[in-house]
Amino acid sequence: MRKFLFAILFPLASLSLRAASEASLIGNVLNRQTISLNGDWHYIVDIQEEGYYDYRMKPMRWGFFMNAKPQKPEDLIEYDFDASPTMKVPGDWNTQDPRLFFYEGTVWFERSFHYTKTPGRRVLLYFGGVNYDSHIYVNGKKAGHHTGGFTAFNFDVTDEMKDGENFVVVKVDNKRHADAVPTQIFDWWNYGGITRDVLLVEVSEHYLENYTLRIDNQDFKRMEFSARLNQALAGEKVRLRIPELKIDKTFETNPEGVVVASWKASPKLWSPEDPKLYHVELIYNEETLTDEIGFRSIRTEGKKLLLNGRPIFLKGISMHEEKAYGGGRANSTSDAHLLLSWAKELGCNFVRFAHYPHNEHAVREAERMGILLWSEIPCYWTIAWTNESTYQNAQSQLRDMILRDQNRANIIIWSIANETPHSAERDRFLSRLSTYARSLDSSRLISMAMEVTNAKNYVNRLNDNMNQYVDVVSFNQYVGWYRDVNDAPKMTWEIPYDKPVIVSEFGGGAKYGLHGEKNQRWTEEFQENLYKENVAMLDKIDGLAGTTPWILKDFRSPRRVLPGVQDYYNMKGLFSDKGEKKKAFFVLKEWYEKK
Ligand code: GCB
Repeated sequence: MRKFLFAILFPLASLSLRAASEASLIGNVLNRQTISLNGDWHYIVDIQEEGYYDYRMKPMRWGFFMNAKPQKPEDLIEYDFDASPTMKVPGDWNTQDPRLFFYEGTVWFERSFHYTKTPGRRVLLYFGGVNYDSHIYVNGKKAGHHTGGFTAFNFDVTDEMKDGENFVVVKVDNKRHADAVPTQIFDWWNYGGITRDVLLVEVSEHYLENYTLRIDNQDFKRMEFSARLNQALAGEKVRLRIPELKIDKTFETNPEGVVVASWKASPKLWSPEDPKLYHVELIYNEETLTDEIGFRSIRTEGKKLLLNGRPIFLKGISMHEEKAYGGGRANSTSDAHLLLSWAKELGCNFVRFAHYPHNEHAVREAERMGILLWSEIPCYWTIAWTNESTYQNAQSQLRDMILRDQNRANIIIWSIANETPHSAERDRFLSRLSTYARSLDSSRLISMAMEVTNAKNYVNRLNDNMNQYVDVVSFNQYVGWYRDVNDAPKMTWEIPYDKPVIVSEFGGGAKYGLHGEKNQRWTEEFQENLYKENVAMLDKIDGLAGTTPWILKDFRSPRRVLPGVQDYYNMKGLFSDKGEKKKAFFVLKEWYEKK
């Protein structure tokens, strides 16, 4: 039995921190028996959180979560969800209500629905993502609290549900905090709301909570399987079928309710050229859970990155989870398909999902399209490195990113941070995260976006203590934009680590349709020239295994205020927000064609 399997199945250290009703994140929710609560939700904007605190700032027993109605003519109730406007869930409030475009604070959401309980079945209330801090109530009772805007969570609400009409109320708060993850400043729009799917998941009393199925990174003919029930039950039978491979095996759980197994098998391997997925069935307690699973190996050898044992160059691009055409947070397969097909047009086989875990639809769509992924948690810039609760928050986000996507063949890199300032405290925080990530999933590579911000005599040297905790050394550099304009041709690079190198960001801004000389800021020609000089410079980096330039498309950011040029958009996209290709697009495409 292999060590890593145990690690995947027992991320227990952190479980004890959860609220009593928060069940461990259920795997493969999209193929479970679910009832969607997506749709129109009533909302109330609550700047002073008067639906939560009384006038002495004490939490109230009779907050908005009670969804109360006057019972007698003299009753005083100063809110009414039914009479309040509605917005779409999933969705951000910034693009659905013009009054809330810049709003950062609390909004209450309410949705009523009819439900009939089935004896012997439990109900989990699942949220794909709520930005940032959320309190969840079912029929006026607290189901739980969650922190972090980009990870999924679920609560067991069986006891709160009733036959007939039910209501869910969610208090969402996207205020920034110095000790949050991300912290107070970040270069993207702080879209607030219930930004991902809301589902009721119906499960048996005992159910298959999560599982992993993959091949050994060294021996592609060895298949490895692990599964965990929601309870520690011994001798339970879990059956696995992969009809196309004629695999049909039944395993018994150990006293922890866990199965760990491996055997010989020869699946066709998943790759960007042939993103082969197998139909898989997991049968437990008379329920069949299906999945589409790809098998691939990823590892490093010195400075080489090997996919299925062969060296690969990652022709990548960075991407935010933002719809085109000013549309706000992306949250569906079709949103993802549009953006990922732009990446494909560019010739990409790899995308960096920056700077937080993107939604599950996007990850799965990328997998179907043959796009490898880098997935990241928002440990971005300055984090409260010495604050233990900040660490626990980051660790929970890392855990839930991994638990949701651990069966996606296309994810090859877990990234633990972006552009963090060097210090002993940071090293302690991030090395702890790296060790934790490995304890959950030793089958993928760990990286983080480090930075190189200056050169000495045109020599750029990467120097980051964290090198020893990553498998791939990645760094961002902005030669030609924030520094050393015109100097790219003279630059050389020293990366003193025997590991593959990814340049996780480079680029510069341009306004689509603005033309001029190549030394004129914001013109397409400036950006085009920057890309030409940068790709020539990057070709000189020993061990370069890939790049993810910044960025696929222009995206909203409150930091980008230059009127007439930025207007609250970061303009470093190769596409405009309307999908128009800037000249630099063709430079990168041509470079990737040769790679
Ligand atoms: C960076 C950050 C990214 C920013 C980008 C920029 O280094 O990682 O989030 O948006 O630079 O445009 O400055």
